[in-house]
Amino acid sequence: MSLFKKKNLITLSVPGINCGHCEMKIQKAVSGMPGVTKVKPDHKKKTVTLELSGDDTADLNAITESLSEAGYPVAAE
Ligand SMILES: [Cu+2]
Repeated sequence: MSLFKKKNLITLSVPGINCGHCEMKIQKAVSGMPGVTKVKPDHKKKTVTLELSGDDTADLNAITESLSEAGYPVAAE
């Protein structure tokens, strides 16, 4: 048992990110979602790193869906 919450990071591959504008749109689409404490899109790596609250409130399906709706589908692995 730990007193400190472990950071819960997930990195998604999102090939459609091309510039800072895309990053802003992704921020907007995902940052308000439950369980998401931080959104870090990276247009150079074409990834979106999410910091989750780590208590299972985040719904990854809902997150990838809202990325798709914003025009940035997550690449299948
Ligand atoms: Cu762009």
